[in-house]
Amino acid sequence: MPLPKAELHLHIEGTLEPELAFALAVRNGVTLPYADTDALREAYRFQDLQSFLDLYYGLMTVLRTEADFEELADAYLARAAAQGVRHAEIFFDPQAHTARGVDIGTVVEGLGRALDRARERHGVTTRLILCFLRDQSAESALETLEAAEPYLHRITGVGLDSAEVGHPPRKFAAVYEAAAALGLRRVAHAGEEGPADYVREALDVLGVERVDHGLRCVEDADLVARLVRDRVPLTLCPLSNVRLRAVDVLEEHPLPRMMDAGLLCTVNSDDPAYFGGYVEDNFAAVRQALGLGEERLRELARNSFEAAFLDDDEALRAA
Ligand code: ES4
Ligand code: ZN
Repeated sequence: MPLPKAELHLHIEGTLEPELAFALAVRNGVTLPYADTDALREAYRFQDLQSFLDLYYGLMTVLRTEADFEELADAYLARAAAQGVRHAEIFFDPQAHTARGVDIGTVVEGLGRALDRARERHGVTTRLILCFLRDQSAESALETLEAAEPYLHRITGVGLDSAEVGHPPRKFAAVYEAAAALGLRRVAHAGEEGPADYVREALDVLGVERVDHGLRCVEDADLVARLVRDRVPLTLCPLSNVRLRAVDVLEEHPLPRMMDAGLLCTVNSDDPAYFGGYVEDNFAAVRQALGLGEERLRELARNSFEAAFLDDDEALRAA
């Protein structure tokens, strides 16, 4: 039995499996530049974050209707539940859809239908986190937040994702301030490919309470000391780091050293359809490659509930 856990770093568009992508392509009359699912899987050899993102934004053009987003989230939640996930905080990228003429309401309502059912169907509680694409303009992020206002009852927080280097957190200071004023929680990807300074800036300028990846904090001892002291959670994604070459091989992932240093680490799947596995696959991989013992694995699972946007009593029930 997999350990009960919360998944805190999961892009719903990154759960689009090749089989569903082809089924939706047929349903929506979209032509994909791959002959079949095998040819598509063959293309999953990424050099870095950007080469992944290029394929990822291309494939998600098959997502068009509320039913598509509902089916996508249904499939993820069933898989996650089977891997011990009791609570999932799910990222979505509205700008990747609105840029193609798909309304943000279509996305949120479709995902919402699946999320509403997940509790009884799978025993999984959920939150939605709206991510801004950091390689788009700050104005576009503000417009996205405005477009989301009718749906804020369904949205717990905001995040920041896509191509990191050259798009520092401070670019989004205004939209994060506006999000905070609306009562939204704040997280951001930082220190995946970008430097440790981006992690510090996400804390200081954006006011994030959790850092997505945060891997490169290990290059800055003062930053590590601060993250430990303030118990700032990091949502690490080990298989993603290998596939996108943030680390050379899993055996060299800094996770054990980060835990030894006292960092509040969690293990998550990021884009599981693309990176070789869902969250328990990530747990199994780090157990194998890094020799993490049962106590360390239990610590990771416990950390995931501490780091989740749950009330204390909800966290206890979920664990
Ligand atoms: C992402 Cl792995 C990763 N990094 C940044 N942005 C993303 N969006 C989807 N997956
Ligand atoms: Zn991510």
